[in-house]
Amino acid sequence: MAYDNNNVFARILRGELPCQRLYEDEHTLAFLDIMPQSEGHTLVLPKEPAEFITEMSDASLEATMLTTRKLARAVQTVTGAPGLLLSQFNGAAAGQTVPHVHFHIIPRFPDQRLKS
Ligand code: DGP
Repeated sequence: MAYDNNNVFARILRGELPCQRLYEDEHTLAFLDIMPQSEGHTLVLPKEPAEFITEMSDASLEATMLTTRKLARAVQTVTGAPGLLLSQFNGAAAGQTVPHVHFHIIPRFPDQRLKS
């Protein structure tokens, strides 16, 4: 599928839109979700333009997963959450609303209901 260069995460990656940046390196960017399902809800993106995980290069996927683990540790430390939910959606039919690959890191607490 053709990558939409003007999707909101592409614009954040280019610095055209603001975000609450938590981490950045050569291949990845992490920032707070604007509609958090719980406090500390974090998004991790590859800088490589890709809509689906199936379109990512090995190097980009490896870097993105390593950043996801790094941020998962940080989010757990800062929030004290005993659990973390990781999710990643591919395609509108699966619930993806922004067509640039991203991983959600969502702190979870016992008996906590996720915001919709
Ligand atoms: P999904 O595509 O369904 O995996 O979720 C996209 C997520 O991105 C959703 O939780 C809300 C978040 N989001 C959408 N627009 C922005 C934005 O402009 N800034 C930030 N920080 N998050 C956004």
